[in-house]
Amino acid sequence: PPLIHLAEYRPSDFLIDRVDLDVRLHPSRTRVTAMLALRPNPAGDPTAPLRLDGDELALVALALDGQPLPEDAYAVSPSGLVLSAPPRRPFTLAIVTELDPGANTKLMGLYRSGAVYCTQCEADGFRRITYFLDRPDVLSVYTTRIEADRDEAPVLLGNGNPVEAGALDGNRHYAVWHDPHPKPAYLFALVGGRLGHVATRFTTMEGRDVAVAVHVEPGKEARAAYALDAVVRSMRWDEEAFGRPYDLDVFNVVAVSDFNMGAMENKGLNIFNDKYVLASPETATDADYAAIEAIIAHEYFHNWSGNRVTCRDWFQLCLKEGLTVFRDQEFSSDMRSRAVHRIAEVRQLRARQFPEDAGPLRHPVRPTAYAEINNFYTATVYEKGAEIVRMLKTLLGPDAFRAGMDRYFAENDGRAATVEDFLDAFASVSGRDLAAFAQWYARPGTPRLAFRTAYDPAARTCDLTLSQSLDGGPPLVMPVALGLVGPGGALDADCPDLADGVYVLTDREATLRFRGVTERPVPSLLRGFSAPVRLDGALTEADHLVLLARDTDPFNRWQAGQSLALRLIRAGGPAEAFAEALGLLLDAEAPRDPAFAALMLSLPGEGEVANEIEAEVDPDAIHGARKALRAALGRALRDRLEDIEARLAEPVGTPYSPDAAAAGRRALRNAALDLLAAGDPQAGAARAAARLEAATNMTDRLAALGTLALIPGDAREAALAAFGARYADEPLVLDKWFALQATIPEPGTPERIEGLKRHPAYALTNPNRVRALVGSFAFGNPTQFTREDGTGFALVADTVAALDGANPQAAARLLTAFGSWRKLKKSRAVKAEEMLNRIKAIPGLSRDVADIVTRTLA
Ligand code: B3K
Ligand code: ZN
Repeated sequence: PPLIHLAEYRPSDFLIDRVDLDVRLHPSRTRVTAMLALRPNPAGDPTAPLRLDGDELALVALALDGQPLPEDAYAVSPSGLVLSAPPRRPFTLAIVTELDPGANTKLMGLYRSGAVYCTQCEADGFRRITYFLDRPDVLSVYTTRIEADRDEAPVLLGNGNPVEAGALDGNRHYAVWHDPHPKPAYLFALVGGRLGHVATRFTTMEGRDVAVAVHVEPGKEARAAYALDAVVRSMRWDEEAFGRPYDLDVFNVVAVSDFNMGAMENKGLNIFNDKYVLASPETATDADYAAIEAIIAHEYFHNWSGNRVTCRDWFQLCLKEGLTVFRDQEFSSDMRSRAVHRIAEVRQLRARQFPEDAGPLRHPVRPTAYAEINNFYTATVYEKGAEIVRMLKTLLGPDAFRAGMDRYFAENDGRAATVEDFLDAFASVSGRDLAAFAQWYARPGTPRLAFRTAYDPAARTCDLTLSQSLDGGPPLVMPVALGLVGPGGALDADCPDLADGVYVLTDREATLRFRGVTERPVPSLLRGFSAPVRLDGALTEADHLVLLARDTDPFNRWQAGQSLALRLIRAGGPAEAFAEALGLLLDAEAPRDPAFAALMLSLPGEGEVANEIEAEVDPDAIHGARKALRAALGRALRDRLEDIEARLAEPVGTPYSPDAAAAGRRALRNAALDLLAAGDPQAGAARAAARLEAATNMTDRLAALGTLALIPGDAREAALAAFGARYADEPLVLDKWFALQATIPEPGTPERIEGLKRHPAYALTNPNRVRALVGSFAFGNPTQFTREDGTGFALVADTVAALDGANPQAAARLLTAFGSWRKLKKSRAVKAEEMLNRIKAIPGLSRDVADIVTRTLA
């Protein structure tokens, strides 16, 4: 597929100031009349034709300044509409198009999710509604009139504020919405359908009274209460933390069941995958509640970081996504435990972004070329993009960071901005030169940070040498939070190079001298994971044990445990010392901070272990070694784990609360169950079955089922069957059940999945179902996905092939599971390559899948 390059960016030759839309909803023949107020862009080419984007549209009529256009004045092609000699003055174009929402399986543009009409326009779906300048630097003021059958779509929602509504003949009705804030087309949205809702009001810091509502499938209103509360908390937090008030009279969230990703930040009308809205104790886990809170916040925060200030072009995607992820992470940290949340963020980064950055799909946080932009909504753009913002805050300190954010919003409000605009705001408020720091946006790959220490007990000095590398290129600006720790705790040593415990490494190598070091120190580096790098360890087991027990930085205590576990998984050896240290930690932390203690008990995932291995990755060996370590820990810690299990049992009748403290207790108790079962599967199966029986909420029920799922036998099969029957009418719960079975690390799993594909609730047309069943297998079952007989790869490849025609975006995303194929043991890699080549050879492949397969094989 042809590439689009950042270097070739040119402003649009035309601008569209106003858009008046009239949308007459119909299941198969929806008619859209667009009235566009156009004018030549002073910054564009004054001789250029007018090229409007279009995709799978039927053009019904076209008029310029009210006059129908003669046929030789324009040309229609599959990619759009071209006027060869447009006026060189302001003019209007009236365009009538017809589309078939019911046949729109790509879930881009206007489509139907069940009986609900909805839209998804980012990145380039608006061109599937009408012909348009579908690029983020064309900002227009929209007025949308929606008309529909009253029974089919009693609720009609648009961007901005409602201005008018009324009845029409023939059981039809209409609503008019006006959005005063100029926006790019990707933020357009409308919804029409039978929906119930929950609502509240919020008064902004400016005194604006906002009607807030969450719309869901009728009958599920009670499950929207948590999401509604999360909206209000997000609104308040963005005022307190960033001084950003909401700017319309209404804020609507709509949940739909067929959606390609998590949610979408359309102006005043966020549309969500229902998985990230609907929650009840009986159907959602603590993790679901946390994800709902985070995604509601994320989309809401986009109102400023993304909507008020948008992106000049899609290369700048991290400008809104990395920044907004950072903002939602800060929000969640404030709502929950900061340390625990930081650990969760880093786990996610390592599980998803590190492998991406080390494989064929690697790209800079700001890419310089793409074939299909929808393939760049990646962990690198989002998660690594957020890490860059976090580093900026660490470098500048909280006050200058906040001042820079204020400057950025003030200078770019109503504009389509770039990464340079963002950095300029911070440079100007702080007086700092951020040119070298900007390299983080440009260079792909995970940098390495290495260190060595030289301790002189007589002089009481310790020299700490840090060195960095990334593909042999120039050094990056790397904030390294650090300190020294001794067997008695943090050492109070003096180092003039540190500011607030942070050293900013700008050279390839630097040596810091600490004075007044009274005992042999262990360096605690990259506290709080202050930069997204790999730390090459020169620490001994004893050093890690010191950090695990004594570091003042909770992230690095957790990290020390992870490092010890990684060592044992990779090299084997006795686990006694590690188990003993974990035991002491549990004694201290389990009563104090159960969520943290639970994280200490969870070992690095199989993917994280694979990250550490350069080549010839053998997922079976990793799985076996990890399982053995878990078994050893389960046995060694048995008494303590049993004690935790007993102590943390909730008194019968305790009502469920999704708050962080209660969730932390459940997490620890369930982690204890899981580790106990690893140590003694027979007793574990009985224990898990009993816990399953006694569970009063989905968190505990699913955790017990998950433990049981790893222990083959009749008890497991019976429990799975009972769970499937109990939730037969709850698709979001069945997704958990699909995912759990798809990740069983046993040879029978591909066959089990084939069986589940025939389950009445499974549908290739629903992205949640496919992700749950096939996506969980591809991304979460390394031993079976990469099997030497190739059946795992084939299962996923067949799904990609079956899905591509209908939903290319979903197909392409699934295909990224092959990203690390080259690192696999040869016998597995050849099978992956064979499958990739088979996909590549399919005629008529979508651009989305063609792009991923080509890059993966390159
Ligand atoms: N901005 C959307 C993602 C759109 C994906 C388009 N393929 C959701 C978000 O990041 O908030
Ligand atoms: Zn986003």
